[in-house]
Amino acid sequence: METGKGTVKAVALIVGDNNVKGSIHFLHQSNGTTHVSGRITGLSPGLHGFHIHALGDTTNGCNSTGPHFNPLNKHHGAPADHHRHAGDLGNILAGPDGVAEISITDSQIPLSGVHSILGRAVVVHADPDDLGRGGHELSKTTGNAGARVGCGIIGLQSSV
Ligand SMILES: *[C@@H]1O[C@H](CO)[C@@H](O)[C@H](O)[C@H]1NC(C)=O
Ligand SMILES: *[C@@H]1O[C@H](CO)[C@@H](O)[C@H](O)[C@H]1NC(C)=O
Ligand SMILES: [Cu+2]
Ligand SMILES: [Zn+2]
Repeated sequence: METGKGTVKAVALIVGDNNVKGSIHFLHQSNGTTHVSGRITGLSPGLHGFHIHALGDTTNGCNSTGPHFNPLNKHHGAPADHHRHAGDLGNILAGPDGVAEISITDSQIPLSGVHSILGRAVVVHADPDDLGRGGHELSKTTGNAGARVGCGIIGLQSSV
């Protein structure tokens, strides 16, 4: 793994309406993927949609973070789908204690370049993301994942 100079790292502090909070770390890996790790507490047990949204704007809470980050103008999908929004990271799972431990490796959320996610937001939803397969009118845009219960702006972090 790369160390020090040249390694791009970012962090987002998750804040939500009720007790939802946490921190999410982003690390650029030498093969070009981004590793996403962290934990979010205060969730209801079960699956929660987890995405990168286009805007790092929380002036109206998580509602002002815009739609899913979608630089290639695709439909909503699952992380492993060819046709997906870049921001589609699928679901995270909260245990009975309301804690979700996150470890995701993804190839469509770089920390530099034209499709960089820096300055955008990471959002956790009230409901499961149906990954575009639910047949609901919102399945192909949001995965019908419901309200935005927590979010944070992705900011550059010291690389040392
Ligand atoms: C990239 O490297 C990371 C860390 O070594 C690894 O977990 C991941 O599977 C690799 N992904 C690809 C597509 O090679
Ligand atoms: C965000 O939107 C939801 C649903 O549309 C609404 O219930 C909630 O009050 C809004 N939150 C803020 C901070 O405006
Ligand atoms: Cu979302
Ligand atoms: Zn999406």
